[in-house]
Parts: sequence; structure tokens; C-alpha cells
Amino acid sequence: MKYINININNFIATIRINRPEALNAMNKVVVAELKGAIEECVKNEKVGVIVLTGTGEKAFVAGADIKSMQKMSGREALEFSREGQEMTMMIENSPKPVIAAINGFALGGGCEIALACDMRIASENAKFSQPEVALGIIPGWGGTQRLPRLIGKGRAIEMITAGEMIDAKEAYRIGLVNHVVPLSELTEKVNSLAKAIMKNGPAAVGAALKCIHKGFDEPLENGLDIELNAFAELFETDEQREGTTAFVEKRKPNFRS
Ligand code: DAK
Repeated sequence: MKYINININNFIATIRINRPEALNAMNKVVVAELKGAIEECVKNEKVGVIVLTGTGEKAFVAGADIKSMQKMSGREALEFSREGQEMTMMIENSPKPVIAAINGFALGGGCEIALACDMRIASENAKFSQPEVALGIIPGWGGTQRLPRLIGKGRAIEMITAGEMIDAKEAYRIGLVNHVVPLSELTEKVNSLAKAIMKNGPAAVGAALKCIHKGFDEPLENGLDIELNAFAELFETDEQREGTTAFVEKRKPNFRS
């Protein structure tokens, strides 16, 4: 892959978007490669948690590639948007948690990629915005839908219509990111969260993610049904037997032998 690096270490797959000359902006090739990388990590048994980040100390992703969008026809824009939405759905539907390690600008499509991740950890220098309206377009990779769900409608409307940049502190205050740390501590913070998740049963973690994502927009009763079924299914797994037996035997469970 030209623009994506994958590094797997201790069950943590770090997917790095690597196009620093354009602040990791996403053109068609980067989108296709990121989709491939997510698919690969979801399939790989040696991966428990996926971390998504950008190369360099300046940008996570500075958005969709504006230069490549300049002359797009409506049909091409539809295709680009569809590919990007598929990419964000792959991230959101991953049974393995996806953590965005936001190491700088997360603008436009970059912010939308972060929104599709399960958790967002930002470095102090990170900056966020949905500036599409300044280009005469709107967010096309799920921003109008995921941002209000995460930070509330009023704040999302402000970000999407005013298009102003906010810093990491403000992003934390409005619930856009889970944690803010100095850039030099970003990897350590993300890895310690990933390690905490990996102590737990992988099927249980995947089932919890599925219940939260699938149930989020459903009426409570439907969400509870989703939870009920997922809960029961886990009782057919070795993982549930190992987890409960380890507790009774007063030892740590071994979920990843
Ligand atoms: N696209 C292409 N190139 C970009 C880029 C981007 N989004 N962002 C930065 N670059 C390039 C710059 O052009 C420059 O390249 P050269 O001129 O050196 O060749 C290089 O990266 C370094 O950037 P700067 O020189 O500008 O660096 P500064 O530190 O001065 O400024 C900046 C950093 C992030 C403030 C600035 O680069 C900037 O404002 N970038 C644009 C940010 C932006 O507007 N992002 C949102 C893009 S819109 C849809 C599908 C998707 C989307 C919408 C609809 N459908 C098809 C419906 C998504 C849209 C977006 O993401």
C-alpha cells in the first residue's frame, strides 16, 4: 500500500495514514487503501484493537483531498461519498474496537473518520472542524449524522454551519474526544487503553460494541432485545466459560491462548 502503513504489536494494530506532504488528506487511493487495511485487521486473529492515526506531528487527516474534488462531477462526487461512507461504516462496524489517536488536524473528512471510531484520544495540538461549507459543500462521510449523535444537535449545527476550528480542550469540553494528552504521551495513552480492553473477552467486547452501535438509534425496547440476544449468545462461547471459571478459581482469565 502506498499511503497506509500497518504495524501489529501485542495484538494492537496501528494503521497510519501516511501522506504527510498533503497533511494526510484523503484521495480515492487513500480511501481504498484504508478500507483494505481495516478489512485486513478485522480478519487478522493477531489483532485485538485497531488504532487509527496520521503520520507526522501536524495532522491526523486534514480532510478529503480538496484538489481532487475541485473538478468532480456530481456522479463522481456521489461515488467518492459512497466509498467514504463505506469506509466509515467499516470502521464503525468493526467487531474490534477502533481508537482514533488524533495527532493534529482532524478536519472535514478527517473529523468524520475520527467520529466513526469507537473512541477518540487527542494530543494537545489537535484541531477539529467541519469546514466543508466554506468550500460550498457539506460533510459527505457521515458528519451530518454522527456529529449530532455524539455532541448534540445544537453544537453540531454550529460546527457544521460556522465551520470554525476548535482546539483539543474545547473538543474535550463538548464530548468530541475522550481524553487529551501531550503529543509525546499520545501513543502511551492509546496503548494503555488498548491493553485494558485486551484483558477482556474479545467476543464480549465485540458484542458490547454491536449492542451499543445497533441499539443507539432504536427505541429502548428494541435495543434491549439486541442486548438480550447478544448476552445469551455469549453463553455458547468458551470465552464465557473461561471468564466465569477463572473468577471462581481465583485466577486471571486466559482469553487469548
Ligand atoms: N486537500 C488537499 N491538500 C491539502 C489539504 C486537503 N484537505 N489540506 C492540506 N493540504 C495540502 C496543502 O495544499 C499543502 O500542499 P502544497 O500547497 O504544499 O502542495 C500541504 O498540504 C500543506 O498545507 P498548508 O501549507 O496549507 O499548511 P498550513 O499549516 O499553512 O495550513 C491547514 C494547514 C490544515 C489549516 C490548511 O492546509 C487547510 O486549511 N487545509 C484544508 C483543510 C480543509 O478544508 N479540510 C476539509 C476538506 S473538505 C463529500 C465527500 C467528502 C467530503 C465532503 C463531501 N462528497 C463527495 C459529498 C469531505 C470534505 C472535506 O474533507
